[in-house]
Amino acid sequence: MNEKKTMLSGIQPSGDLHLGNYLGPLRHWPEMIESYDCFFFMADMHTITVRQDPAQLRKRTLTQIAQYIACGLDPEKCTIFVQSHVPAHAQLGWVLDCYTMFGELSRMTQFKDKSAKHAENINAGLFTYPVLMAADILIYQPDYVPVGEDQRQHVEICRDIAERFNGIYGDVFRVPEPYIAKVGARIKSLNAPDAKMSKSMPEGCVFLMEKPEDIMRKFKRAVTDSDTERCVRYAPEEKPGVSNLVQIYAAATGKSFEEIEAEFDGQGYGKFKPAVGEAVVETLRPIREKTERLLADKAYLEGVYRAGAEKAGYAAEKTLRKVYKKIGFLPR
Ligand code: ATP
Ligand code: LTN
Repeated sequence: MNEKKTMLSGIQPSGDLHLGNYLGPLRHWPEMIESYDCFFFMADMHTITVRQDPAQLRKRTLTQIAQYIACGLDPEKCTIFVQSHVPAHAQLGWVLDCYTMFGELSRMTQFKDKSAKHAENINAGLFTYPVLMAADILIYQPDYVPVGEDQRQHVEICRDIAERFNGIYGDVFRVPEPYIAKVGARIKSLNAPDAKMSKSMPEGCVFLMEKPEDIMRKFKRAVTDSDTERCVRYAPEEKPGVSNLVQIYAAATGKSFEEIEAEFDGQGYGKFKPAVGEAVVETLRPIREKTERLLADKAYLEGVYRAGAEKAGYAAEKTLRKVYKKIGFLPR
């Protein structure tokens, strides 16, 4: 009998992966594959809620698979797949649409943000995004969903949908917990530390594939705070810029906030900013190099995602059959 707990997470291939994606959720995934049954996927179906260039989407999806592996996800030890290769996500998504209320979707922060940003394309997919995400999750019956802080609300609505469904039909879905790391779950933009680091603000964002000199330039220009004390200290309310850099340095080096404060005691920001840059460059270097090597071997990557779709499809179909039976669909 399989006693291992299950984990599942995904990232949209809507742009290049960045330091926020890495330090928030992604860097924790490899440590999980040893003790959990893990499913990691490219959320390409979520990506088309915002218009995409087809060739770019294909390229980014493949690059993201290579990056998952380069970050330490061994495809022999976990299931790596592409969301659109497993049709059961969309099938369960439709069912769950019928168990999700218009009002609760209207309150989702990401929907409000994205409809403000893409006012010319407020499509129904953007609105029902959390339901497809709930389907992605519930179909694998995971115990935990490792994500960054901004996804907490989506995992919460997924739990509400699962509980509502279970309340009607009995224990169909396992109700999962979000798994959010203490350090790194909300990395801020380097040039606007009140906003999260995001690919939509590229100047304040460090991408995993970026050249070391560009990374260093972004860190040297990072916005620090205009307080008079000028010392390296973690105090997110008073010193959001410096605290963000402390957090990045802590996540990249494994040092505690106290150790970092002691290391830069009396040194001002001039030494600190390039030190953070260097720590990030060294963290990302092996990932970038391995991604480049993997991208040169397309046949290997195809093998990974085909095998992943096979394994994921098997697990997903099992839950879908159970759901169809419970709601009264006539079996084929
Ligand atoms: P967008 O630019 O559309 O907001 P994004 O760059 O935030 O996208 P997502 O695909 O939404 O990327 O996020 C992928 C994962 O990375 C999620 O688990 C999310 O919580 C996490 N994440 C994204 N940005 C950050 C950040 N700045 N700090 C920590 N985690 C983050
Ligand atoms: N909404 C997530 C991506 C995502 C996801 C999921 C994460 C889609 N489905 C299921 C965890 C579990 C985001 O990062 N923007």
